[in-house]
Amino acid sequence: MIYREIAVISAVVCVAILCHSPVRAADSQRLRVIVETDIGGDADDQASLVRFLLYCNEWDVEGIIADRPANKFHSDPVRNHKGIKANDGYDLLLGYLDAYALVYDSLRRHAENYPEPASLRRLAVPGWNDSDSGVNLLIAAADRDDARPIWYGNWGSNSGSISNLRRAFDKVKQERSAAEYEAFVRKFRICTLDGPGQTRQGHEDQIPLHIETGYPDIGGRWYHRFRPLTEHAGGFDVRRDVQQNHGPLGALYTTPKEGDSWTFVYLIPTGLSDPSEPTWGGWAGRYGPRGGDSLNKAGPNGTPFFWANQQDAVNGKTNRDNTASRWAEHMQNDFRARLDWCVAKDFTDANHAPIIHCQNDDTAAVLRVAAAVGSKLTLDASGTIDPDGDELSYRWFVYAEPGTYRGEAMLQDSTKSKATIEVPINARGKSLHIVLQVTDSGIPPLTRYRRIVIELR
Ligand SMILES: [Ca+2]
Ligand SMILES: [Ca+2]
Repeated sequence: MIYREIAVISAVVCVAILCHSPVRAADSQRLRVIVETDIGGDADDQASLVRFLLYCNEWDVEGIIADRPANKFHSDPVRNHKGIKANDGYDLLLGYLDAYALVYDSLRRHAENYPEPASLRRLAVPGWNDSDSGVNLLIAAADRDDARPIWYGNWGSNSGSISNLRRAFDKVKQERSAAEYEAFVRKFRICTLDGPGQTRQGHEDQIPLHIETGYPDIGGRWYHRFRPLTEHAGGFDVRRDVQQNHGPLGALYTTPKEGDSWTFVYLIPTGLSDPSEPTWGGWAGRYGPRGGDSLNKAGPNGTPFFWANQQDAVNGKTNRDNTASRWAEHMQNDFRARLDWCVAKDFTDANHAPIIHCQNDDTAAVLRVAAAVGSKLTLDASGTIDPDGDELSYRWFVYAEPGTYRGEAMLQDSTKSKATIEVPINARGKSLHIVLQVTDSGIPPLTRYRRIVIELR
């Protein structure tokens, strides 16, 4: 773990540069992402797919696997194929990629790294049980000479298919040595709507990180909390902001249910969190270790398995919903802006998020800092810019729940670009999570964050 000793922070002379050109993403931070969807059944996967495609510039997307076969394509009573002529889930996926192709030129005026429609289409494969395309895609991805892990999101296999990842694990276990199999499985971080653990059965002792987004059921499955927590957040209106007047991709949005979106919104590099740390919380909520019954316990090697069982205190109320609702307005405004990008003729016709420059760092990575108890730390984000020249508002706060220090910590100038924290004297050995939230004055207002994790010595 890398700590940054902060002694004296020199004033950063900042010049806000109005670039008026597509916003750059930090290449070194890019995550490799593969998703599997049972698109074509419950209509929510199509809505999640619209959101996913609008963020696919933020990752190296290496596959989209559609696992619903033709004989299960017309059976779901809540299907809504949006008039796309399709015979199976893969066909329907291609219909969405066609719509992406129609807005691609517009999107790339606003952000770099949107994949070309033809290359994205090459990464789309069928994945039902009598097709090896999805399995082969996963094996080829893990065998590629790339040390970064692969973040695999499973949006469900309720058409009866076995997850392509599990089939890939089974195949590699059968065909390769034990060491090669272990190295293969260890390339994956999985995030699934997967109550009974089907994605990992037989492999749970090797998977380095598994985040379950559908459960537990606390007044409803976590999957079913997406809609109530986000549908109207910040005045969000699905017809006005997505389905109408926002181009052909937004027009294919089906329903705000979108429970599968929990599997990838936490991978968006907003600066709020680190996807390797599900207990820290982010746009998909905050997760804790899952113990419990024999099927779902952590693997024999103690490999971690997390689910949405944590609670946050916000405005005097403590509950699980707060772990996501506290960010929901920001997430929905961000989605709105990207839908505006689909139709905005020019960079200046839509809003773009601030780029935070904090402690001489303008990536979205979590900053880890060591500080002596009783000292004062200056936290400096005065070099932050907005690509549109918007006014920026700053809010520094202690995110208490992910840290281990339980007392009060004093933050001064918490609404300025530079704040000071007095490190408590009784906190040796504890950790403190500070979040900087910067919101611009554009329409809709957009928010980015930095998290500073202070280890108190
Ligand atoms: Ca699904
Ligand atoms: Ca802006």
